[in-house]
Amino acid sequence: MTERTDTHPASGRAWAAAGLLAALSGLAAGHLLAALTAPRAAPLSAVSDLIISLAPAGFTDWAIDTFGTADKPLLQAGIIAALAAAGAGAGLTWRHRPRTAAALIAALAAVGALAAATRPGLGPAAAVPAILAAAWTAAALHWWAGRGRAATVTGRRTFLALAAGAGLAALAGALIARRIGPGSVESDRAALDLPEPDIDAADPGPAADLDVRGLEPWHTPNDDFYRIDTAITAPTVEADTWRLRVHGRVGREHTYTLDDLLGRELIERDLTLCCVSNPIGGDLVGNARWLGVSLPDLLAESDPDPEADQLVSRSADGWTAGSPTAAVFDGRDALIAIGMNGQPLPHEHGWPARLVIPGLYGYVSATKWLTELELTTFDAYDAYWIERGWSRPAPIKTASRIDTPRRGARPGTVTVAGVAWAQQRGISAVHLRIDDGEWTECELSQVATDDTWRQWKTDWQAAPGPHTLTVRATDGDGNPQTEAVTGVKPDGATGLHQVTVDVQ
Ligand SMILES: Nc1nc2c(c(=O)[nH]1)N[C@H]1C(S)=C(S)[C@@H](COP(=O)(O)O)O[C@H]1N2
Ligand SMILES: [Mo]
Repeated sequence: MTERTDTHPASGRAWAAAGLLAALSGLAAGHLLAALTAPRAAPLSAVSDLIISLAPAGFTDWAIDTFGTADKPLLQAGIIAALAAAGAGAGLTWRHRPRTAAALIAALAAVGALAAATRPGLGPAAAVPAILAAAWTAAALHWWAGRGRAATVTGRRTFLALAAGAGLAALAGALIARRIGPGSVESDRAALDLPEPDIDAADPGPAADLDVRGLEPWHTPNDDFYRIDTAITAPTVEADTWRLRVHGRVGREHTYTLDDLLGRELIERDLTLCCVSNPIGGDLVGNARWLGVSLPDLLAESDPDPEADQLVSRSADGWTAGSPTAAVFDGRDALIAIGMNGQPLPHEHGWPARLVIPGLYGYVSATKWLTELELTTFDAYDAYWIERGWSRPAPIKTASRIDTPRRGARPGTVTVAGVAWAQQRGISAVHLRIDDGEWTECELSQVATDDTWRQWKTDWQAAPGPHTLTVRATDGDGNPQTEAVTGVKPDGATGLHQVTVDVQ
């Protein structure tokens, strides 16, 4: 046999490019398979989830402080960049030491496979997308190595174009499958016909919405509702196989299906949800009309031990929240919600069922993709964010926000408006101060309960120049919001929201 030689041997750069394309197209193939089977098993999703679950609390606090809700996309971008670099490295290594390169690819596959197989709610089969990604990468590099030595420059370009094309096709397939494939809950959602409530929400009347331009509406539309959770990919829960298990310190365990919930008395309530990480003036808060079943009534069927002071709720992806049973059973409208603003729960907001307990921050009360309710004690168990240094008792603090104006205004009459909330206590007054002036009382929207936010507005005669506007709410017990500034950790920020408006 004669050895074929190439007058233009592939350069190091070409080997690196081949490795990078092989790795990224392999990753896309793994994601396509995951999208068709178990979206959370996609290598990027599984590895991100693993990193999030293992990250030390100090690092997580820093990431949330620094990047806010961009933290998760940045984490994924970082992993893609690292994999691209590893792919280029594998390409360069393959040139002289193919076995070492293959071992590197296998090691990365092992990380992705283990991450996926160990995610709560997933099993050994979740390892397959990462293994496929690695096999694809190695096969592509093997092919490149065989032809790369012999092929012409045109042949090499053909390889690179093929790898890029296959990768893009797999990526497009993965994106489409995520929207309409078996990993999507949209067909289940569309098939669910939400029943009418047996008990309607108290109607505050048309004056619930002051209808000021720039002011957030009384009901936050689902698409605009803030989203906070630890899940990189929202867990996929099927309507047919979903179960809610009540266990722990109970007289008898119970398991409920979605049809069981739909067949119960359905209650509709307007409730404002708020994240403990919401900074002063922030938008991690929203008001929705929830449809659901009574949480205390459902729990009562399992005969809970009165000594159990903590209700631990668990999600399909293994996240946990611990709520005081005192709050669950004190008569407030604690719900297992299945509807949000007239729709089945959106995927990102907990499809098919979530908890909503008025008056408590989301991390101790609002479990999405709910699968388990366990009666226990605070002594016996610390839930997800408690382990990471956040406070166990977490009643929502009185807060207010200026929505408009935020920056500039014209001289003359300017309507200043915003929202204020103190769930369970209600809002009795909101005051606005311009610069160092007097506090003036604002007009309030009508509310029917203490569990929603309340809009406020006032007219301001704005003179040219920069002005500082400060808002302060008073709760239903007559306690004004504190001016003392504290950060969000461990139990919610305090301080007054201020905006500086340039009038000209
Ligand atoms: N399964 C699960 N549920 C969760 C969380 C989570 O990380 N995982 N985060 C909680 C937090 S911190 C908040 S503030 C609310 C936010 O609910 P939303 O995304 O519907 O606005 O969900 C809660 N429920
Ligand atoms: Mo939160």
